[in-house]
Order: sequence, then C-alpha cells, then structure tokens
Amino acid sequence: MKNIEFVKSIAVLDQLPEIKLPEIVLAGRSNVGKSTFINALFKRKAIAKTSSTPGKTRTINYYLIDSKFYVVDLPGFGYAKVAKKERAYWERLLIKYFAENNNISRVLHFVDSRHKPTQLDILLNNYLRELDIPYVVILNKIDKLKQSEVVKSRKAVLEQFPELSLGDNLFLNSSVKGISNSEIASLITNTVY
Ligand SMILES: Nc1nc2c(ncn2[C@@H]2O[C@H](COP(=O)(O)OP(=O)(O)OP(=O)(O)O)[C@@H](O)[C@H]2O)c(=O)[nH]1
Ligand SMILES: [Mg+2]
Repeated sequence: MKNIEFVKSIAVLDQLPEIKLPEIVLAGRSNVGKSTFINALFKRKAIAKTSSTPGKTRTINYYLIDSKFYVVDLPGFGYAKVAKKERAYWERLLIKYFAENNNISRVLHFVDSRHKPTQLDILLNNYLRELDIPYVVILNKIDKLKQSEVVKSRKAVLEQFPELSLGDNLFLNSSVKGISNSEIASLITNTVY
C-alpha cells in the first residue's frame, strides 16, 4: 500500500462512488481514533480530518488506495450529546450502508480500550455477524493504558465478543506508538489483493 487519495465525502447512499472496488471500512464510536489510524497507516499527517472533540467525521469518506481498493472512514457513533438521534441515524446508516453495499471486503471495528464495548458496539457486531460481513476488532489507544489495564480491557472485549482471537480477528493498536499498524496493514493487503 503506497498511494492514498481522497475520493469523496458522501452523506447519503445514492452517492456511492460509481467505480466499484473492494472496500475496507472503518467503523466504531466517535473519538476512538479511526481517522487518526488512516493517517498513521499511510504516514500522512492530515489526509483524514481528526479532532479531540468527538463527532469530527460526519460523512462517509472514501479514500482510494493504489487505484485498487477503497478505505472508507465512517462517522463515529455514541456522541453523547445527541445520543438518541445519533442512534437512530446510526441504525439507518448501518442498515443501508452495510446491507445494500456488496463491495465490503472487511470491516475494521474500532473499540476504545479504555471503555467496555457500548450498546452500539454490540449492535454493530450483531449486524456484521447477521449479514456475514468479515470483520476484525481493533482495540485502540492502548498506549493510554498500563499493561495490567490492557489485559483487563482485552478480557472485557473477549467476554462480550467471544468469537474473537488475538492476532487473528482481534488487534491491540496504538496509532501514536505505531503498535499493530503493520499487522493490520498486512491484513488489509491480504484481504484485497
Ligand atoms: N493516545 C492516543 N490517542 C489517539 C490514538 N488514536 C487517536 N487518538 C486521538 O483521539 C482523538 C480522536 O481521534 P479521531 O481519529 O479524530 O477519532 P475518530 O474515530 O475518527 O472520531 P469521529 O470522526 O468523531 O468518529 C484525537 O485527539 C487523536 O489524536 C491512539 O492510538 N492513541
Ligand atoms: Mg473521524
């Protein structure tokens, strides 16, 4: 994976890119570090907009990688201030985007290592399994935790999502320290090439 270019931002699903290519989709709660991960993976400072305030990404953003596949940055869920509306919006998005899109190769479900999986994490996980969409969970921002807390966090995720196994479909990541970025990069290239 070398070249990344921004393709488009869309708000509604009839604007999906005309050129169909495999999609690697980043999903997860707001502020978990999805956009930052894209920048870290491609060593670009700010191709994906990030923010310390939750709710930065409000549209579905398509990036084209080596003219071969898309990386798709989804808006985060669980932004507390608009929780109810947000949930309804997210459910609609999930239903439409995941159910009507046949090009998804794999979803990278980002979970904040500092918190237990939320209701919306569980909802997303249920959807992906129901629709038979391949996914992995990325337990993110582990640089913020002590080793003993990382162990606890991993345990909590495995309790909630027992189908996961470390190094296979579960990764511990820090975009700040670069932990796991290369494993996840290999996973992506193995998926789309
Ligand atoms: N310590 C640490 N901070 C991180 C990491 N990844 C992202 N952050 C920080 O977390 C904040 C949110 O990052 P974003 O990448 O904007 O999060 P997002 O998931 O795209 O959020 P939405 O666009 O709201 O869905 C920023 O302040 C980042 O610098 C990480 O691995 N470790
Ligand atoms: Mg974002």
